[in-house]
Amino acid sequence: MPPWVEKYLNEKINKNAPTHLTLIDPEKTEINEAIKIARTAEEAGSLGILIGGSTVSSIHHLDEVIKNIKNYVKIPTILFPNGITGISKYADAIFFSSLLNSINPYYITGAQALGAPLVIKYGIEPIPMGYIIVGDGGAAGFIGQAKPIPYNKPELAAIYALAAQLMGMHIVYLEAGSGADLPIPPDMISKVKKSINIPLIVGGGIRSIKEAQLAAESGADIIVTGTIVEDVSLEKLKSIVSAICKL
Ligand code: 1GP
Repeated sequence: MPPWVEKYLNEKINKNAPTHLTLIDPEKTEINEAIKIARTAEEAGSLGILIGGSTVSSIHHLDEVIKNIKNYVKIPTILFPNGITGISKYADAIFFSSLLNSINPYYITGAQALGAPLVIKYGIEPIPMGYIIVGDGGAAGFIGQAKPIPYNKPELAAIYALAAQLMGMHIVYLEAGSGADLPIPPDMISKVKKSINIPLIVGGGIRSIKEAQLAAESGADIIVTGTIVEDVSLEKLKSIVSAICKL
């Protein structure tokens, strides 16, 4: 199939309305639960399903989760990989990411070099993305050996985001870490948004309608939530997605 996922995301973003992606961590989610989350996400208006987690190691389980999800939903499945074990041939697209503020080159270009031939071989649509970890960064920050950007230094996030754009990346993802105590601060989102003209994704620690709306109003083009469906409730996901989409 010719590439379609990035175009589809951009069409929604260009309508100038904030949008939403739902993250499923296959390490924490059994297949039946993943199907349930994906169906609810689609029904709630989420644009797509991100699939990944900081410690994904079983490609077999990843494959099974994606294959099963795809039997039930039409929205795209997008890999959000932690490394080469996060690549599945069944996904529609991959956020082909560089963890820009890692101190370990493996997470900036090393894993990417190892994974690139697989992405081509499997025909997965690559969406080049600059990934920036902020605050405590959670498991992603620990595993990715990030030097997280402090919450009170939005100007640092802005220059990393601008660097991502100038290096040709198509999307910037500001990550507070899954389950973070505090989401990305609104002033950081707005400063980053003003410094770039590519889409901005914001995620990590967003658990309430208010937090999601604040992120969207501050300039996030796409809000990602994951933990909320693992720990809270599917109903809450519906209320958050519909609140963002009404803005
Ligand atoms: C993590 O940004 C995502 O990579 C989502 O975070 O699980 O805290 O919603 P949460």
